[in-house]
This record gives sequence, C-alpha cells and structure tokens, in this order.
Amino acid sequence: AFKAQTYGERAQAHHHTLVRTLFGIMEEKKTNLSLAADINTKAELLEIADKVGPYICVLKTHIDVIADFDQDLVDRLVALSKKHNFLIFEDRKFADIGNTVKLQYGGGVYKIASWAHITNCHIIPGEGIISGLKEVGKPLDRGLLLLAEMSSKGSLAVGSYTDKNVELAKKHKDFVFGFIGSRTFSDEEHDFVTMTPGVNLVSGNDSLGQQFRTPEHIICENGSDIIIVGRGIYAQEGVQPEELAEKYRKAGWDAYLKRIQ
Ligand code: 5BU
Repeated sequence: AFKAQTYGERAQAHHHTLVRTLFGIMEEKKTNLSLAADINTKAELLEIADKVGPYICVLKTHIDVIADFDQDLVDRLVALSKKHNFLIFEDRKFADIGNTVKLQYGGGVYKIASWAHITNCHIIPGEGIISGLKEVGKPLDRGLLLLAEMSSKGSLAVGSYTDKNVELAKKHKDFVFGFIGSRTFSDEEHDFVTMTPGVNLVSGNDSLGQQFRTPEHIICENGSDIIIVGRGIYAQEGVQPEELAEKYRKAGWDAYLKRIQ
C-alpha cells in the first residue's frame, strides 16, 4: 500500500520526525537520489557536496576515509546541508555491543551523532546495539537504518537474518526508520524507508563484488525509496558530477512517478 502512496502522503502520516523531514525534502526537490561520496580529501568532498547538493535528498559519507578530516569539515558539511536542503547519512555500519557503540556514535574523533542525521548498524550483536545507539541518537531526533541486506555478491544478510532486521525495526520504530536493502520492507501497518546502494544506469558488477542494478528496477519494481549512487556520479571521466547527478535524479524520480501512477 505504501508503495503506491506519494512521499508527501507518507510524510503526513509518519510518526518519525526525521522521516517527515526526509520525505518533505524529496517532494520539494523532486529527488530520491543519495550521493555516496567515497571521496578521500576534505576539499574534494566539500566541492562535490556543493555541486551535487541541489540534486540530492541525502549525502552519504564515509567520514573515516577523509585523510585530512577536521571539525571544520563537519561544520561546512552541515552548512551545505542547510544551503541545499539535504540530510547527512554517515554510513558507519556499527557492529559492536550497545555500550561500545554509544561511545563510537557520540564521541571519539568524529562525534557522528552531532552532525549525521542518519546512521546505520548491523544487528549481528543482537538488540542491544539498537538500544545503545538509541540512547545517544533519539534525544537528538536522529534516525537509524538497519542493514537488512547488502548489495555485494555472497552477502550473508539474507533469509531469516533479513527477517530479524524487520522484526527489530518494528520493535524500535521510535528510532529505527528503515533499512539498507534492495526492496520495500513495509507492510500494512509499518511504513519503513528503504535506501538502496549498488545502483547504476547500467546493471553489472565491479571487480570487488559490488552488484549494480538500475533505478527503474530498484524504485519502480522493488519499491525501494531512495537510490544511493557513488561512482556512477563522480567517477565518469570527462563528465561533470552535477550533470550525472541530474541524470540519476531524473531516472530515480521517473521510476517513482511510474510506481505511484
Ligand atoms: P558505488 O560507487 O555506487 O558502488 O558506492 C556504493 C556505496 O554504498 C559505498 O559507499 C558503499 O560503502 C555503500 N554500500 C554498498 O555499496 N553496499 C551495501 O550493501 C552497503 C553500503 Br550497506
């Protein structure tokens, strides 16, 4: 049912503050595109975030790959998120016990919870990881995605493991608002957001196990909500990232319009 509704309709009915904001941005900017900015210097990350910002709803970061990380980078990313109206998703993939992830999420060098609207975790340690992250993130109105599936070849996140993610998301829906996965996991009662990595205009693989599917397949057929695109946008020689971002924005949005019609 949620698959056929507009992002705007779902925003109005949703209990999670972050989802209302996210769907609101998507409607306003007509985009379900997230940029996966696996960029390793501060200057280059800021440059691409500023150029591609108008076309995306979410900027996905791997903050620990930035060689010259400093607090100023985070301050400037937050300023860009306000300038262009997108959310920031630190793809941290927490995987430790509750007490440890609290320290990793709130503190350390990166202080992720202070600037990332969204982060994600594996449920391999059990439910305590969600409870630990929630203690830090919920008071700040942050949101958590569970890694229900992965896009890479041979992923072990399948079957009953994937189902367990959905079960825990329902139990913690005051903080968990969705999944990383290839399809929708919503049912009649629960409206979850799915974000899908491994997206390219041409399906295929890279040499290290990544598997790419098209926006049409992911959004229209599978009912996912947001496409995450990295190298499809910033690693095409001779083509500007903003030009490619607009191409992916349109492909993702057209697939969504086709789905809800
Ligand atoms: P790409 O250049 O479009 O392949 O980048 C994909 C990004 O999504 C990259 O940052 C990965 O870390 C991330 N990713 C993924 O590819 N597959 C997954 O299952 C998850 C994250 Br979870």
